[in-house]
Amino acid sequence: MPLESVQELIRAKIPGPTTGITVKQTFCDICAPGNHCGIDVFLRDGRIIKVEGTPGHPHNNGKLCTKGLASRQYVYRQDRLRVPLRRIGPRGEGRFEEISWEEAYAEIAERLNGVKDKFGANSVVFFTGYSKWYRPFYQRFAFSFGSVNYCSDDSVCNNSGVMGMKTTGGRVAMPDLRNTRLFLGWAYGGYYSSHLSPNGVKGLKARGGKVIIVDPRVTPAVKHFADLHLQLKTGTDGALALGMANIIIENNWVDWQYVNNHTYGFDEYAAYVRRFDPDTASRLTGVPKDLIYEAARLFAQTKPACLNPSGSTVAHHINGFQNYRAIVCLLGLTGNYDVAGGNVPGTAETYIYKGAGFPMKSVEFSRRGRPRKPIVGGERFPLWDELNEEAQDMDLTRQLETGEPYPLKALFALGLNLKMFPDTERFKRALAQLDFIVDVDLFQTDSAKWADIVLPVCSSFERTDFKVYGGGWAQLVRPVIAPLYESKSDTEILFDLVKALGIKDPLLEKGYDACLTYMLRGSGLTLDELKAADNKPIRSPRFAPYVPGTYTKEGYDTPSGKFEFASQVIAKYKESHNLDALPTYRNPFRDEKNPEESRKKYPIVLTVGARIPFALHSRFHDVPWTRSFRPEPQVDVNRADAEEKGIAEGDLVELFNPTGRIRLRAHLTDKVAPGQAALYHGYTEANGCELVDAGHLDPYSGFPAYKSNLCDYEKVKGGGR
Ligand SMILES: Nc1nc2c(c(=O)[nH]1)N[C@H]1C(S)=C(S)[C@@H](COP(=O)(O)OP(=O)(O)OC[C@H]3O[C@@H](n4cnc5c(=O)[nH]c(N)nc54)[C@H](O)[C@@H]3O)O[C@H]1N2
Ligand SMILES: Nc1nc2c(c(=O)[nH]1)N[C@H]1C(S)=C(S)[C@@H](COP(=O)(O)OP(=O)(O)OC[C@H]3O[C@@H](n4cnc5c(=O)[nH]c(N)nc54)[C@H](O)[C@@H]3O)O[C@H]1N2
Ligand SMILES: [Mo]
Repeated sequence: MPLESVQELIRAKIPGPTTGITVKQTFCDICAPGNHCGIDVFLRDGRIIKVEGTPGHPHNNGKLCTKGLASRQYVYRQDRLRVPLRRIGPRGEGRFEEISWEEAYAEIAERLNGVKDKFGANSVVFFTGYSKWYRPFYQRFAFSFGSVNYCSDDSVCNNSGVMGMKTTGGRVAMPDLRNTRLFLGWAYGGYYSSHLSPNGVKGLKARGGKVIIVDPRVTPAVKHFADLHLQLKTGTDGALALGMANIIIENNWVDWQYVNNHTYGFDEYAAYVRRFDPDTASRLTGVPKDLIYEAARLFAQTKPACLNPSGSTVAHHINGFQNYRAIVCLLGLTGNYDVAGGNVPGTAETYIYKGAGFPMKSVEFSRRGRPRKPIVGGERFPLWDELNEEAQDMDLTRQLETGEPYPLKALFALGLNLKMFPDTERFKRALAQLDFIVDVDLFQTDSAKWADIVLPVCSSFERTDFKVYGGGWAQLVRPVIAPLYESKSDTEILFDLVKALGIKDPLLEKGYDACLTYMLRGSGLTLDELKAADNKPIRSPRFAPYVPGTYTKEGYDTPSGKFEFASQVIAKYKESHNLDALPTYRNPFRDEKNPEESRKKYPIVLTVGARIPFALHSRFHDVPWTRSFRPEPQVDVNRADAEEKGIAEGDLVELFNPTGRIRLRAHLTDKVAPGQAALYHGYTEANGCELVDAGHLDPYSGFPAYKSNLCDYEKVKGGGR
């Protein structure tokens, strides 16, 4: 073949012996474990030249989102950490010296074991940011070291929702979109936050099904799907759910067969719900009465119906946990829990949060030898403590500041992003008092500048990793490229540290294969079979799909064995912490010292962190392709509000409240209601968490109020385009 056509084939990225381009399979690990799409990686000379979704992959069947498609640029981000570093300047300044892995390990071992000897192992906090893939190994590592203080982004992510489900029906129950006739998308952000999920809703619409969307903003789901859009005021979800329950009970649309046989606390609940008559519900939520009525009627009278309350957005308010529970109670009221087409409790967790329909021993593996409490956050958030196997890290700021109930001395972090923490500046000040901080990351982030030792970690393309998918699938992948620079995988680092720290643990001492072999027990799969599959997914012979109704027959995992409108688990904390067994509603801003004055001064309700399709927390702002969609941080403001303030599209504005102030460009839109504003989080130049109060936490879950901040904004002088 003439040289020219070979060059053309190379430019077109055509695989084959002529071009030297090969294709290997792996998966994307950028977003939540519910996704992790199969990726075909095109390689030439040991470098990734292109990625595509894997056709026929059981999860994504060839589709990738914007972030997955940008993963080549993600892997080759310019600021990848190359070698281990030791801090030589003040915290935060960013001056480091390069050191060897041996030096780094020796120093970490000496410092962490030193804290353990002097103050006890619980004084070392083991934190992980968003990444999930190493969690069973890491949790066990922390516990085997002797610290109960393993914690993660679960302190702000899906876990409040999980707690809401567990205290009500005993298990998490997901919407069964395939078999439903109505979908109630409560804070449903599918188009942006979970790119494959709108397909299920599309399918429902094609079958003639109904969709109700509850969202303060006009979103793509509203435009494409919604028969009804309930545009409620931010953080008033509980009042809306209780208002719908009121209408359902008043009109006798209750599923009495289910309520009489399978629920607990109905009378108390019904009595409480009476307070949320249509006028009250409408006043509290801002949703017209007739719309609430219509939504209640449709939801109760269309069988089966399912719902999807976002475990993050609904929960990101000081009243978020109970709002979530109030929504879940609608399932019990209408008999849509554990029925086909309703919300179905899936099979138990197989591996890292995901139920794939076959058993594994990963939960037992990771929680082995959990040391004695008290966890960080345990005294303040006893419900969290009872329902979770990890510390509530939103209480770190307080415990660092006060040293109560015991001092914290060291932080070891896999993926530390300080901008995840409300009132980041206050958190940084608290953190500065620690004796020793380790951060393990792919990138030289602004947060890494706070660490004493920084270790370079590799991406999913450069490591061995294991994943499970719904329908009984499992996939083991080997590296498709060699680790860049001197980076290693998180698990390799943990196994090295087991040795350096002298941790006694029969499995961790043996390494990755031994641990995975243990966890695979009962799965019907062996490590050898997975390896032989050459990075492709294989199916477990032990796959058994869940049959709806089984759990109801067995009795629920709640104290009463029933669906609890009044939660007996929560009831225990009435006296000590004033927690209510019923899904009671309170105003999201009730904690203000001077509500009237404060509302006048800070009239805007700000959501920090509603998802955008081309960013994932702090990680994609520095990837050129994804950044190009929105080159500068922006706050979405209501057009009329902005015009009244003399602000035009693209003007530089300052957002401020008593917690902090940030500057960014204004984007004027009608999708955000008057009196509201929304911005994405994780930008170094404009960190929205600087406007989120660190003390303003949900007493049930400990979750921060990312989505209900009072603030105001004004144009920066000379800040026009
Ligand atoms: N592209 C992208 N995808 C992501 C992520 C990301 O950063 N980027 N993050 C991942 C993670 S960690 C999570 S937890 C999920 C979150 O996933 P989602 O919960 O879907 O994400 P959000 O966009 O925050 O929220 C969904 C909708 O809730 C609305 N909303 C805001 N406040 C309220 C309220 O008070 N009540 C109601 N009813 N609705 C409200 C928002 O307007 C938004 O349209 O996304 C995951 N997927
Ligand atoms: N204001 C506001 N803040 C929020 C939210 C919000 O809605 N609003 N959402 C919250 C939610 S739901 C979540 S889940 C959190 C997530 O928040 P974060 O944990 O902050 O998420 P990321 O920025 O994705 O990742 C944290 C760090 O992990 C690094 N990292 C990525 N992969 C790996 C890996 O494999 N190994 C290691 N060692 N490091 C890795 C990244 O480079 C990054 O520096 O943010 C929360 N913060
Ligand atoms: Mo999350």
